[in-house]
Formats: sequence, C-alpha cells, structure tokens
Amino acid sequence: MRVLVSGAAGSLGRVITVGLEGLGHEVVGLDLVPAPEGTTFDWHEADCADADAVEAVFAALSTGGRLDAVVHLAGVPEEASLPDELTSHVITTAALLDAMVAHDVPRLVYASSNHAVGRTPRASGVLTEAALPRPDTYYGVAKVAAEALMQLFADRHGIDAVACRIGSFLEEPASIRGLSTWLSHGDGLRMVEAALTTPAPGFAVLYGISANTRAWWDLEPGRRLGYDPQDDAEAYADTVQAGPHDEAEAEFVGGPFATAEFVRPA
Ligand code: 15L
Repeated sequence: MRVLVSGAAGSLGRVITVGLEGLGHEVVGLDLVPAPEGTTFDWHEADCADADAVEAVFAALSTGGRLDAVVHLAGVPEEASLPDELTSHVITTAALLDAMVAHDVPRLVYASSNHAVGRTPRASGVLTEAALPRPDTYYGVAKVAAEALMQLFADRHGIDAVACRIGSFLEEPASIRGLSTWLSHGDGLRMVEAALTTPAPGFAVLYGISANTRAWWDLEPGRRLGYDPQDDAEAYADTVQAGPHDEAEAEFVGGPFATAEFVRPA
C-alpha cells in the first residue's frame, strides 16, 4: 500500500513509518518539520491544519501513483486551550478527509485517544467500543469530535475510517496505570497494520493497548479488525515503581488527565 503518515516525525510517527516501511508499504511522511536524518522515504513539510497546504500535498502525490490510505498521527499529545485542541485534532482531520474525498483515497487510520472516554470511572468495568464519549479534557473533546468527523465521512463519502483509541504508547510501561494502558511499539505497528488492511471496516473504533493482563479496555473490537496484540505490560510489573499519584489516577480511565486537580487552560 502507498500510505501517507501525518505527524511522521513525532513519537508515534517515527516508529510507525519505519515499521510500515519494513512491512513493505510505500510510506510518505508528512510533518511540520523536515525529515529526520537517515529517512529513506518520501517526505512533505506542511501544516495539516492548513487545508490548502494539505490539498497541495495530495495534488503533488497524485502524480506519483495512487495513495491507498492516510495514517493521521499529527496533533498535540496533551492538554491545551480549546481552540488549539480543535485546530490540532479536528481541523487537521477535516482537511485530510476533504483531500481524501477529492483525491479518492479510501481509508483513514486515526490516532484517537483513551482520553475521548477518559472521565469514565474505572468502577464502570471494562470499556467496550460502544462506550459513550466521556472526555476528560479539551484534548479528549477534540478526539471525540475528530471521531465524529470520521463517522460523518464514512456515512456520506464511504471512507473507511478506523479510530484507534490509544492508551500509553511507550517502549515500556512507566507507571502503575501503564500496566493497564500500555501499547508497546510492536503492538502499535500491528494495530496500524490491521486498521490499514482489514476489509471494509466502515467507521470503526478499537482500543490501542497491548494484551495487558490488567487491561481496562476491551480488545475484542480490535481483534475483530485483525489486531492481534502480542505484548503484555505484566512482564514489567516487578520493575514499575509505585508513584505518589497512583491512587488519584486510578479513579478514572484517563488517569492523570482526569484527576480532580487537573487545571484546564483557558
Ligand atoms: C494520550 O492520548 C497522550 O497523547 C499521551 O501523552 C498519554 O498521556 C496517553 O494518552 C496516556 O493516557 O497515557
């Protein structure tokens, strides 16, 4: 497949681009910044929030053959003001979806987040993909809205759009919460590959975590799409240090984003 990856220079993007290339895909990187040294694939510099700039990238790519999918990983990974969050997650997703429709690109894989449902109490039990939106921050609100855009474009334009509600994408789990929310680098790649290749998903949601013994999120929606996680954070249970915020972070699935002390930017 020929795949455009936004946020290619970010922490997710660096791992996913190289991994997709290793799986035999033709990767095109897209980011605000130049390609990291040693990048072996095509790269475009543009702001995904600028619809004209995004359209120009798609127009340039159309001369080099068919683009099969977009993997949208760009966006601020933490809380910011509401306008900044909406720009970073919703405006960018809309610009990419508009360009996909204009250029007949059939599939979007999106780095959504657990924070779309982060204010769900842990006491609610394992969350399925049918969990109602329950954001813990403006960041979470923007992820909910981006998922709604994906549903809209699936319904109106027949785009296949998989929203991956990612937990904690790290080399190793870094906290007690991480033993439940960890997504290993290898499983992150498996998740994206499944979302890219599963036949005709329409709009679909999966939880992007490894096969963690202590998981709070249902892996079945992902398994139905072909995501077969191989790692388990439990292997790190003896090495992860308890922290002073563990108790507060355990109340809601969004952990540190959902605690009562969290201060929202204006
Ligand atoms: C996210 O969505 C954030 O981008 C990341 O920084 C982590 O906070 C992660 O969720 C998490 O919940 O651990």
